[in-house]
This record gives sequence, structure tokens and C-alpha cells, in this order.
Amino acid sequence: MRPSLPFSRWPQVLEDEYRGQGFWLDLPLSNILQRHRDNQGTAVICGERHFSYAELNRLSNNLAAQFVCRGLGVGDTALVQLPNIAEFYIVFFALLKAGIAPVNALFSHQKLELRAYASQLNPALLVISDEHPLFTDEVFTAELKTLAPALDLVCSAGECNFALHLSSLCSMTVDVDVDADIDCNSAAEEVAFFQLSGGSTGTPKLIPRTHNDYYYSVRRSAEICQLDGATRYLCALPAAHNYPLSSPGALGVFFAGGCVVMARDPEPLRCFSLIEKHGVTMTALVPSAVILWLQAAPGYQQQLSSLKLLQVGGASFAEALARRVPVELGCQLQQVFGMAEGLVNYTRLNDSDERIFTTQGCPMSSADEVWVVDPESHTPVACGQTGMLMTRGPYTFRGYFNAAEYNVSAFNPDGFYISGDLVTQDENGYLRVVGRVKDQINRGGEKIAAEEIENILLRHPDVLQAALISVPDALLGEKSLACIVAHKTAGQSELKPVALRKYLRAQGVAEFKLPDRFQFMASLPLTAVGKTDKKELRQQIFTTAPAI
Ligand code: AMP
Ligand code: DBH
Repeated sequence: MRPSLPFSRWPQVLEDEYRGQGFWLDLPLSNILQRHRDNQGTAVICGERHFSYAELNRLSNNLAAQFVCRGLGVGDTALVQLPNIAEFYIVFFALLKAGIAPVNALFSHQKLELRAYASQLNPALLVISDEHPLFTDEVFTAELKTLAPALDLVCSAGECNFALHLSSLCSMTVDVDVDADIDCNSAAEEVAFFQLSGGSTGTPKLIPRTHNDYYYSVRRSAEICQLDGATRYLCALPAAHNYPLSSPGALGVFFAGGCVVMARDPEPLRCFSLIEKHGVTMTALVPSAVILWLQAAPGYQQQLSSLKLLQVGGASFAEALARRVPVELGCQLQQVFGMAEGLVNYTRLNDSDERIFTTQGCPMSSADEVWVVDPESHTPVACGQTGMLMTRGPYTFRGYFNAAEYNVSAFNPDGFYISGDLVTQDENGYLRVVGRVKDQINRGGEKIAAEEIENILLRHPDVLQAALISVPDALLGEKSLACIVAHKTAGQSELKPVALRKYLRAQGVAEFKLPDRFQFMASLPLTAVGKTDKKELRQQIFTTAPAI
């Protein structure tokens, strides 16, 4: 048997405390589904397809058995990239049951991200969809195999002539009792899967999440959101994202025995008709999607009448918009401020309107330790003052995967994660997100690490200096602006925005990470140590002509 995957564990005293307080139950994450194995109620609706809990359990058992009989198990990892379809959950539970730890890439990810995940994890298994342009032929799969020597099994949702088809694997039964659960899970204190970090560094980082910590965050989230068997949740954000997966997300709904309705994306009219058709009671959106829903809602109130709760999170949500939600969408608002690294804050359902409209909630767990500190000295600021958020707790990770050096700067010596978010906290523990010190752009909830894009731009032969900064945007909250200094020798024609975007696309950069605008400059301001002075750069940009 292979050893379990390495990761940064909690110190024993904290593990004991989290167990002692009943936060960690030593159950595998797949228990979320298995506890409903005899439930004939609908777990997932995906287009015209309805899956009961019993069916979801059986299909994921079959698939897990296929993986196990091919020799896969604890110590193995998988790279998964699926759109919002029921197979996302079948595969997720199958991998958990087989003890294989997946990373679920976003469907918008391209070569750059998939290469990074493949080379960091060396997955034995790749699960793809024939709908993704990268997998219309075998070329990119072959490249991934060179980056991940362990990769020898490729499965696909849909038709794909170089992969095994998920549909046939799920319907095949191995020589085992079909009703018996496959139970090759990794131990509850080990890594269950990897979550994605929005990041602020050159390469995308992976967040190990254990069964114990993730299961706790799901249970507690389901409790705070008062989910039950009657909950019907519309999953309109990318299913792999931490927010629609666990806050309380689809896993919270499964835990409570409710039903998840899949939407391709948050496009309002399609979502409105799914809400009406399936009597959806709650959903989760990012602020930019709420703006589109508010624009589209007039005349559709009737269709939305089953919707009771709208969660909004992932990026700053203006108070003026928050106040419009109950009036114009006819449902309660819940603000959610979370991170794939762990800590999630919610406004509570019985909070006053004032709190719900003006704060991003308070930590979900009594064991969440939240510090608001001076970003330089890490000393606490006074209550109500702006400071940087640092946190530690029963479901906040203790280190990025295989990144010992970086982890030294991402955590303080006591294991507090340094989030890089600027917040205020009031005397009741409620947080407001007011900014950030990390070098990241939050483009409508999709996070872009400035350094990742800058590094690629700097590899362009005509680019001497590059800096990516955020600029305000009415819909997305923020868009990205690339400030470029060209080499003196560069032909001017080369450095048009269209050419640079084409170059970035050719490097495999996901569409949402392409700079929205470019500004060509003679030089970039530098700090005393010779790094780009983004504060000064911002000043210059906003006092000069608009970028193209
Ligand atoms: P990620 O690292 O991709 O999981 O993104 C987490 C980050 O998203 C947080 O650290 C915040 O910067 C941002 N974020 C999440 N929810 C909110 C919110 N409700 N308001 C403002 N920013 C948020
Ligand atoms: O933005 C996020 O990453 C996020 C937002 C809300 C998150 O991870 C979550 C809730 O769990």
C-alpha cells in the first residue's frame, strides 16, 4: 500500500481539542452521501436527468470499484475537470470512496492551470469532458502524461475516443456485492481532496483539505443555513469552487438530504426558469451575477416565488445592492465571506437587516480564531479599525501542498494563515471586507494572481517590465489592467493589446485572467528595493489618460 499524501497537519493539542469538542468526527467525507444510501428522494437534477440518493450512491460505488480494481487507491491523486453536470458529484464521491484525492479544476481553466496541477500532484487519473476545447483530441492529454508520469487512466464524460467513458464505468459492476459500499477511503485525518487557491504568487497553489476539517465546515454551514430535506439548491457557480461546494453548497445540501439543481452558469433567465420548474429555495451567487439578476428580475417575480434565500459572496457586495435583494428578488439575503483555505463567515438568518446589508458576517465556528492585525507588525488593531485578517481553526488549512518555502510567509509561527484581506471587525465579531494587501485582482469573484500573469508577460521578447493592477468596474467590481514597458528595440506593431492577448492565450492562460486593458508606459515606478511600486503606479494611472 502506498503511503498517504504528505501535508501540514494541525498540532496534536489542537487535533485533540477539535475532536473533543465534536468538530472532528473521524468520518470520511463520502459519509455525506452514504448516510442517505436508502433514500429514494432526488439528490441531483441535471437537465432532464434526475438522480436519487440511492442511485448517486450506487453509481459512485460502481465507479469507485472500477478505480480500485485498476489498482488505484490511497496515496493516488486525480486531476478532474468537469462542467456543472451530475457527473461532477458522482466522480467526486467515487474518488473519495476509492481513497484517491482529486483536485477539481475549474472548467474555465486552460493549459497553464492544468499543467501546474498535473506537475504538482502527478495524478494517476485524469477525468475530463469532451466539451472542453483542450480535449477534442489527444494532444494535450499526451502533454499532461509527460508532466505526470503516474498518469495512466483517462476517463471522460461524453464521447471521447482516447478515454474510457464514465457512463459505461458507472454502469459496470465489478465482482462485488452491488449493494455493498466501497469503502477504501483515506483515513479521516488525511487529505480527502485538494481545493484551489485564488493565489497571489507565480504558480497556482493547492490546498489540502482533510475529511475531518471539510466535513465539519459542511455540517456547520448546513446548520447555519438551516438546510433540510426540503432544501432545493440551484448550483449556478462553478461546482468545483469552494463556495458552491461547501458553504453550504451541494455537499451541505446532500448532508441535509435536499436536492441540488444544476445550472450551467448564473445567466438570469435560464436560472429563473430552473427556479420555477424545480421550486428552488436557495442559491449562491457572486455580486456581478446579482447585478445581472436584478436587471433581469422585473416581470419575473412570479417565477422566483419559491426562492427564499440568496447567498452572496466571493467579492465585495455594495450595501446599495444588498438592500435591493429582498425588495426586487423577493428573498432573504445572506452575505458570505469565505476562502478555499478555510475560514467562512456568514450573516445569520435571524440577524438584523442592518447587519445583513452592511457586514460580511461572522465566523461560522466558535473555534475559529480570527485576528485583525497591522499588516507589517502583526500586532492586533483596535476593535473597529482596519487591519489584516489572520486566522486559525478546525477547518482552516495549515500549509499549501508541497510549498514549504512559501508557507513560511503565508503563516505566522503559531500556524495562523495570513489571508491578505483587509477587514474591520465590530464588537460582536462581525467582519467587513474593506480591501486587501495581497497582490490579487478579484474580477467578479474570480481571483487573478498578478504575479502569475506578470511572469508570463515578462517572457514576451518585447516586454521589459509588466505590472497587473485592478481598476474599478461597475459590473465585475474590478477588472485587470496590464501596465507594460516595452524594450527600446521592440517594434511598436508587436505590442498591441490584441497581440499580447493572443500571446497570453497561446501560453494557455484562462480567458478570465487575460488583462481587460493595457497601458503602455515609458517606465514603472519602483520602490526602494527595486520592486514595482503599485501604489504609486495606481496614482499615476488614475491621474493620466485612460488605458486602451
Ligand atoms: P479564494 O482564495 O479563491 O478562495 O478567494 C478567497 C478570497 O475571496 C478572500 O480571501 C477574499 O479576498 C475574497 N472574498 C470572498 N468572499 C468575499 C466577500 N463576501 N467580500 C469580499 N471579498 C470576498
Ligand atoms: O471566494 C471564495 O473563495 C469563497 C466565497 C464564499 C469561498 O471559498 C467560500 C464562500 O467558501
